[in-house]
Amino acid sequence: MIDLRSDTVTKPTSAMRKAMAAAEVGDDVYAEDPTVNLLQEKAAEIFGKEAALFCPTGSMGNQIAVKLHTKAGDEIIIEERGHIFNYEMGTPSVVAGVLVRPVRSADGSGILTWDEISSALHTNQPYYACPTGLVCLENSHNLAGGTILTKDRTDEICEKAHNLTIPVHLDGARIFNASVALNESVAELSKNCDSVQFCLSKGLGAPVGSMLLGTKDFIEEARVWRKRLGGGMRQVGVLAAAGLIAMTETPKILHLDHENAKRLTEGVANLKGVSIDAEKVATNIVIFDVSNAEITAGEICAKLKEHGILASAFGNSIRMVTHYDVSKEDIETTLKAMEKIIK
Ligand code: TLP
Repeated sequence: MIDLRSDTVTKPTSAMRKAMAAAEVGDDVYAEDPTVNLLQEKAAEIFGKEAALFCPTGSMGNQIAVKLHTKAGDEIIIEERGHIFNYEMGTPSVVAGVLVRPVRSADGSGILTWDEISSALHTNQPYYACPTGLVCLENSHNLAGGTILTKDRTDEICEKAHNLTIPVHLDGARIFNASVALNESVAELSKNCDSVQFCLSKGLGAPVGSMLLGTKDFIEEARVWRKRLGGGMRQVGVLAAAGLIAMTETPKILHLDHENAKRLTEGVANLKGVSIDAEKVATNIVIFDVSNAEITAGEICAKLKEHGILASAFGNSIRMVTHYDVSKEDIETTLKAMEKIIK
């Protein structure tokens, strides 16, 4: 099977499996797992943040951040296709008791401008509107097609939000993809954000795990919340060992996934009934609209499956995500199948 449904499907490499087998472990609830401690120290160093926490999932990292930055009754601002709003099972309201104020990015890029954010802020209506407690950014933006948020835009949003004493959390599930595409370090891309979450288990290829980063005090509090949410993981150095390789080695080859995504984009863009803004594809996520094709997105995915190819249908769109278990040849095979299906 050529699995383009997501970069979450990557299998650990043999180097990761060896490191997992050899990992030194301890009880991480007592903060005594040396491999987890090393992963956390290295992540903090790479991002230039004071501290980091190994979390089981990106969703948990985001949930903890939303909880710690806000108080019940606040509102958080997020782009309307953001993961925290659409795919985290309502946890901002369940865990943090906050409302989500989704904001549309007018240019369709998923990347908000400060003007768009500021028009949704509530800072001075104490008896009517919920006060804005947090701005959430996403880089790269998954559902907008892996679009990227530049350092300048992030810095501008952070500066203006901070002037109003509003913190900024960055869902950087795929920040290493953004970093490669922009040729900018993950530290620079997240420098002024109060917290960052990034996933080891997406394109970086670890089987499990995400990191939450912030100040020392924030991470100490996050450790309490991770335990409260059931994320105290004991001898989890076996997973942190894979995470260390994912974080330090895989970024060197992410550009190959981006090249494959570009080729895939060029190929599907030429098919009748497919529309995609090829210029917007900058990382490893390719989302195209098939409303003008003679068959539906769901039917196309079902036919692709008969050719041994997996992709995801969302309404009239199809998402294909490249990763290290998808080769250049797999992309050509996919394009040939697409040509047959969409005649
Ligand atoms: N994204 C998954 C699905 O949940 C949609 C995927 O296949 O792309 N932030 C962003 C931007 C994400 O894309 C994801 C996962 C998460 C957070 C959550 O990570 P996990 O799955 O580890 O909870």
